Amino acid sequence: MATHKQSDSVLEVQKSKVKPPPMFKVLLLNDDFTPMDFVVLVLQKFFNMTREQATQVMLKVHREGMGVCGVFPRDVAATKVEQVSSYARQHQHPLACVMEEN
Ligand code: TYC
Repeated sequence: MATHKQSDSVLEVQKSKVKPPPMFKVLLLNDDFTPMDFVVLVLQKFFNMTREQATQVMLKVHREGMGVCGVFPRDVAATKVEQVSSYARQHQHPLACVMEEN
């Protein structure tokens, strides 16, 4: 809530028009070829997970088809997707990473 001083000096309560930024989930998709160890390394390197956290997320993706790596503002999510996709390509793995509005 914010107050706004009117010209006649009456203070009116004004509803805040500031909305929180839209947030985006970054998702990893399963495939049959990317090694499990590589996925764990990616989650540690780009999402600052411990080896244990990364292993849990990798296994969820492996079993369920997809999993959430994190939730970020649009530009941060887009950068993560690009970093992961580029790193997987460099290593010739088909690992897919996408973003989706939360
Ligand atoms: N399914 C892969 C395998 O059996 C492992 C894997 C996990 C691949 C997660 C991609 O996002 C992924 N080697």
